[in-house]
Amino acid sequence: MERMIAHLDMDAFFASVEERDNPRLRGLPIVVGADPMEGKGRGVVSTANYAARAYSIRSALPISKAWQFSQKAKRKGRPEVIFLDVDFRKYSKVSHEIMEIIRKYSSTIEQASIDEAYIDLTHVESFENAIEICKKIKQEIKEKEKLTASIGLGPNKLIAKIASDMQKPDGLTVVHPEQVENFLEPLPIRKMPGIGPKTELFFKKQGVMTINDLKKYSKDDMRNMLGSPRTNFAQTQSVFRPKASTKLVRGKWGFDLYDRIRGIDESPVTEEYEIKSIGEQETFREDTLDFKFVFERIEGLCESVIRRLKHSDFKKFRTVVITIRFSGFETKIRSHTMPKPAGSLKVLKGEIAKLLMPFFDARENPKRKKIRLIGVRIEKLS
Ligand code: TTP
Ligand code: MG
Repeated sequence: MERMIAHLDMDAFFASVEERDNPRLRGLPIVVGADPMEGKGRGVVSTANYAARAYSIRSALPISKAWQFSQKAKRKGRPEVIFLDVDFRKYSKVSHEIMEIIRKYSSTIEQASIDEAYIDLTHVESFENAIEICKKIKQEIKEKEKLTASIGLGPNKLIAKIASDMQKPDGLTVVHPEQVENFLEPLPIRKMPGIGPKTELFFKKQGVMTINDLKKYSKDDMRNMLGSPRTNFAQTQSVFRPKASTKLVRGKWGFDLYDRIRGIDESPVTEEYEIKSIGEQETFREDTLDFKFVFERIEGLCESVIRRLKHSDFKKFRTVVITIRFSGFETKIRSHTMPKPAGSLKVLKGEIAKLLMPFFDARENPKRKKIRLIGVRIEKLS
């Protein structure tokens, strides 16, 4: 039977929650993220509401840049950006409530990040019914949470994911199975999950702009050009959605862009334990290669990760992941999966230390670049 899958993604999530809770902020440009410190701040933007996006401010932009854009707007007589700290606990609570609302409409849902979920609606039997359910979910979130969500509905997760982004905010985009190829063809290749800035550039150099342009390559061409996603894409993943994006690009048989640009995606909606992860990161006040300092900070991150693990539904982890961002923003992600699950701080520190060492010598850092940000994450929780 033809499947029907919805993908829901909250609009400007962290910022919308803040806007909702502080009526004085309504309509103003808002950035949630690191402290801008009058332009000297060193962290990044977590998210910007749509008013702040009109100033070209986006997730992951250095907070100092966001500050500059705000000052520029101010000089033109436009409102200054309101900068707010990240209140992760608050957003997690809202996220949880949203997932509970979704759960009422389907027993098969997969939370893919703090503000998005796939919803299997195959059981409602027709697209008309599925559209009605999507409207109801949006309505209930609006009434109960005073927030808007955008939903994409299609025959698989890939199409649903792309569709949910098409009419933000407060959108509902439906792609019937027979419309799939027409829907995909005109899109810029970057809209395809898994195609990041590097792959986009690689193809653009060959004159490939749209998904339709990609169809000229054979399956073998694709494999030869792109290799495996592990080597090509690991570095471009957002630290905020560790597995969700990889799962989409890495099917059972490895990367298969050939099928995906034709709208083919068989991956099931499943709440797999390995999607869950616990991570912490820190941007330093100054870039550094001081081993003792970095090591101390990373131990602190390990401690908070273990604390959060203890307060979670999980007891053990099998994979440890380290994120290192250098001056100039080059970011490397390295991971190790242990043969057996572990749960102690000691094991985490030990494994992380092994991954960290190479960043202090030629193995991972031949040019001796200074480190700007470090992150620690555990995955494959049980
Ligand atoms: P997104 O859904 O990517 O972004 P968004 O909800 O803010 O905006 P959109 O309307 O385009 O969906 O991410 C959800 C939340 O995750 C976001 O509100 C903040 C957080 N986040 C970060 O902290 N850092 C990041 O780099 C990204 C992409 C998101
Ligand atoms: Mg969102």
